[in-house]
Amino acid sequence: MQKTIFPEGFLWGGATAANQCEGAWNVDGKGMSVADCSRYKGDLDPSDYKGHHTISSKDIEEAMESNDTARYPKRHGIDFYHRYIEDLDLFQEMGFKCLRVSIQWTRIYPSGMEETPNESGLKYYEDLFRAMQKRGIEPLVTLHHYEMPLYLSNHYDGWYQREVVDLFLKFCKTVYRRYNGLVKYWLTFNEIDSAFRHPFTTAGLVEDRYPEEKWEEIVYQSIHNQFVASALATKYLHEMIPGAQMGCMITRTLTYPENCHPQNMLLALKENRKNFYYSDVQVRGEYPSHIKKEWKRNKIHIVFGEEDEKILKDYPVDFISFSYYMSRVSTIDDTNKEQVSGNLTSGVKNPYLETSEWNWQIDPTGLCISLIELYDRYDKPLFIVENGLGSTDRIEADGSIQDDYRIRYYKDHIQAIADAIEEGVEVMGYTPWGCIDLVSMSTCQMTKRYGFIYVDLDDEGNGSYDRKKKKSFEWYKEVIATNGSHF
Ligand code: BGP
Repeated sequence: MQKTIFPEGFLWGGATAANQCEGAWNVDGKGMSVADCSRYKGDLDPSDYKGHHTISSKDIEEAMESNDTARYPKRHGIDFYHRYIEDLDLFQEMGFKCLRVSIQWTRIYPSGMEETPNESGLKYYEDLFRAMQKRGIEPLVTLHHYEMPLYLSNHYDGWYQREVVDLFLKFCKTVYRRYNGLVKYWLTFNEIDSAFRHPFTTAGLVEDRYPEEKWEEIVYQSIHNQFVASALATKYLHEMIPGAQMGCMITRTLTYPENCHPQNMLLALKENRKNFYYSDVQVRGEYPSHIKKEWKRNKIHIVFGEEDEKILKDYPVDFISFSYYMSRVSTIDDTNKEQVSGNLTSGVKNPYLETSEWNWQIDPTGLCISLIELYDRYDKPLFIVENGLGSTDRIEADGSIQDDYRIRYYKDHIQAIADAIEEGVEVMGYTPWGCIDLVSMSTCQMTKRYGFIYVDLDDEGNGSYDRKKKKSFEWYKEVIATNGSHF
């Protein structure tokens, strides 16, 4: 057997988010979350997928009055809530060392305001973590993955109001206390940078509730409050669970200059630096000067609590996690140039790359570059906690799913990780996104599938919810079994 270059104990596994897989949106005391208002968008113009335009105050009112789960597919998810034992068995069969899951705040504190936590919610996650432990699967737990209590969005303007920091910390302390000994690896905010892309999902912000000219300031302030919450969540984790580790989580969207024109180089540098600002604050413990300059230029006034600077400085994260799906290209002059516009980002088309069905530019080398850049910048361990290919899988006449395109995608990306490790980068693990098919975050569709395991469910919510192994299942099993020496 070929020698592996992946370190011993490398955390191979998969990633999920509770709001996209659990379902059971209103059972066992769970409160309504912002995710329960995310509507299936197949009946809308695709351009409406983008950004914050998708949720208005009226949308929220409608969602609050509706019991419809087909219209709001995150409410049924893939019913992981009731089927997690079967799913964990499949993950164990694949050899998973690690599974990324998230805890829904609304299962523990349904509105965010309760004095005492909801025991059924606490019990559910305890059972889940114990079942993982029994199977030798290490949990990697995201504390905040696109599902803050809707009550807080409606009554505190989401993360804009500072009070939410303490409410969140109450939730964190409750789960630390309960899961001490069961969970070692934690993440604070999923893709904290996405507050500008989808402010409602990330920060509970509804655009039409604020004056337009204040919008940027409101988003920056909400992110600041999340930074402070993240630092304090790290502090309490270290105090309450010695030996536990906290990571930040950013979307890494590598930007290339269109060519070596110095102005293009400068533009790409600035765009990349903007992407790094979120990890800069959480790793270095302070805002980069360019962000403060930007605030000054744009007359953005951010309210800092007296202790905030010290809090950010004193409690940086232990490791850096990120999602990586694609790279993009920017240019100072896009006249007559072909654009690629996906639902995550846009830019000029890169002639060297293929795109996914959803126009995401597939770029394994960009993953290697990102790993090297992040490691050079921070000198901290890295964890790739999302990566994958969204595609419409087809069931063959014999019932199989021949997802060779997914295998190819993963082969190239795993090679890129191996190349980065050879360059001296410290990588803790790799958890491909949506290791079992789940509801897409952006489109709320089932059609956009990522899994090694197929779930029988369509966009309208019809199906048996049965699970089925795809061809990539056996392939990934072999990768893990050989610690990445065969792929
Ligand atoms: C990330 C999110 C995930 C996930 C993934 C894929 O931004 O953290 O929650 O859904 O993207 O996105 P989509 O489901 O839109 O394809």
